[in-house]
Amino acid sequence: MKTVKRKKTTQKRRTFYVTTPIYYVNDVPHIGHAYTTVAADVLARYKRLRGYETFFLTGTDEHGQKVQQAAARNGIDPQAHADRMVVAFRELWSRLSISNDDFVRTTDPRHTGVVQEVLRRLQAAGVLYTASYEGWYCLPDERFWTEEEVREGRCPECGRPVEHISESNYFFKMSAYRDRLRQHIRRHPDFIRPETRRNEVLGFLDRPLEDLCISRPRARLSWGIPFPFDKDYVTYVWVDALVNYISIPGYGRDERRFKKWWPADVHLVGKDILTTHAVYWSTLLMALGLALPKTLFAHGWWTVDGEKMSKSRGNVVDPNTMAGEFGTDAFRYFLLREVPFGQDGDFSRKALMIRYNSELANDLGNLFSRTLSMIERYTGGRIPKPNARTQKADDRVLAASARALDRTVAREMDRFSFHRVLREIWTLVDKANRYVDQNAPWELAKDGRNIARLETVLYNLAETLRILSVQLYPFIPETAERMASGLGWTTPMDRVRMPRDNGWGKLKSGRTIQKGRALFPRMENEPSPPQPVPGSQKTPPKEMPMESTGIEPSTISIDAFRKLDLRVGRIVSAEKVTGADKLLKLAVDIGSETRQVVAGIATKYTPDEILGRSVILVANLKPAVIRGIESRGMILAAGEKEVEALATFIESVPPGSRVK
Ligand code: ME8
Repeated sequence: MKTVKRKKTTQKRRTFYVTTPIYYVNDVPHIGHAYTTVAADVLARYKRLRGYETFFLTGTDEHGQKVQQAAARNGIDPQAHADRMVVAFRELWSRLSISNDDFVRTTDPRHTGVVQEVLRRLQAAGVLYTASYEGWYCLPDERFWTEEEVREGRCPECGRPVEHISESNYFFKMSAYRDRLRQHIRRHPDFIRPETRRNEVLGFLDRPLEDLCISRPRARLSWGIPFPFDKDYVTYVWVDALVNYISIPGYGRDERRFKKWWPADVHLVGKDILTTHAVYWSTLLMALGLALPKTLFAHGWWTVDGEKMSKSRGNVVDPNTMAGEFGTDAFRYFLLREVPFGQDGDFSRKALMIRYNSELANDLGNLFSRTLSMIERYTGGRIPKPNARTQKADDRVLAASARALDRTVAREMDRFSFHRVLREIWTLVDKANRYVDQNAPWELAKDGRNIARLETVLYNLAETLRILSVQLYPFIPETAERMASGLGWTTPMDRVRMPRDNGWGKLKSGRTIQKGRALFPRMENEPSPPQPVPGSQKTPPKEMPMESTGIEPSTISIDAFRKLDLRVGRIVSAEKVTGADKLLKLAVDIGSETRQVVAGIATKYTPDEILGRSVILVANLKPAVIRGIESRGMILAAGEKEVEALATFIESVPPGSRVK
């Protein structure tokens, strides 16, 4: 029999291994935990899109003093406590569409066994010794501090009182690795990111490095992994926890699997635990003869309404509440759009509301709904065929922007610059919205000779939206899925691959679209308290006293004109008023609030045509009730009897800007 020799493929499989910290189960998760986990999810989803086989690991840190104390407060044993608390984490991750491939609990035997094996190997390597320790200890943080580090009897990290203890323990010769670690950091600029954090660690390593106490006497703390060669001790919780990054991919259990995933591509952590990762973990890995992770990224810290988040302040943000109120995707979007990854940031409901309404509901949501409405109306609900003969320069701009976006996203993702990625994606959203206005499909639809052009325009919009759905998928997966399937794209998003599926023109003509409900239904702004402008009137202006100006009634003084509060308003929803041919009911965003306005413009404009337009609103007009609907303000338009043209702007201006 003839044997066919197969050429061995030498191409390495592309893998990506990303982790989050494993969170303590002493309390329920909050926005900080959600942040790191959502960021890791974005990376994992993005890498899968790019064809990487991805392993995304998160989990819970269940041993140690903090957990033991929390369990004692609840009057249950620590394992029962952990079993109860882990549910909150698992449920939150499912609610936030977290696509982790595994979930580690440090009480799981597949982990505890490896921790003991690690200790045995360290012992065998001769890097452990016992010594008695006398000094300062922060009980809640489980950290030893030197005399110089302690600040007035308090822990330099958490500020709580430290205790003086004296006990015998196992130590790891961490000090021996200082120079090697410094060299590694210097030689690998991507090892610690961002740059400022890298410098911090290098600064820390300028000082002498102490050895690390890696045991706790059982007599003092029983809730930990027993030392395999000394029953009087349990493992220091940080050593236990850090080992999760290797235990779960198979270290000491499944070498083939371990080799496939290790070293990790990224450990995402908050800046609070950078030292434990950059120094403790790196030196432990060196002692085990293992490679160091490729990147350790330490992100910044969230405060809430400008204050540190804490239980005692009662300002802890529950991610469940935010996802419930705004939707999972909007919450995910906000976390990564609001603050450059790596920097500290401030969370406020108001800021979330503003981004939700302006970027998600107005920009993206409207683009999607108006495009699909027009396809429904003008091309029978099917994706039209683009026509080469009707191509114009602005079509090419859209296609070129989509291609350029792909390159920018790839570059910025590699830099963990999530907010920039989103900003760039929105540049395309804005371009597409402008493209609608410039090409005015509703005008093209009026003349049969323009049908081919109309089809080209609508195809281009649909294709832009589909490409946007791919780029947005890592951030807002559920919405992206809805966008793509609404456009008749049949590949499920988790099977979409870049660049195969995001080239221009892949969307097939003839597919039936499905409009569905709004991607991001507009949310009502809470009424903001009136902001008195210094020197301005506190009461609303009364009727203008024309006679008292002393000049001809056909002219008004500049003061009289100034009493008009003219504002840039963006039309964020528009619908016909039943039984009134001329009237449209509009929602007009004027920055601080959204006004309901009834306007007599229906003979000239359909709701689709004016959606998203910026108009001039007379904001301090006395409210009126028209056909039973309250109207608060008037939009300016030209025309004698009937409206001929709406007054709008050449440049884009933010809603609420003053017109004068
Ligand atoms: O430290 N802003 O667990 P932990 C941003 N078990 N991120 C925040 C945050 C905030 N205000 N608060 C928390 C532990 N985080 C250890 C980790 S890993 C081997 C062991 C996030 O429950 C951030 O990622 O205290 C931070 O590093 C982590 O939660 C700390 O979680």
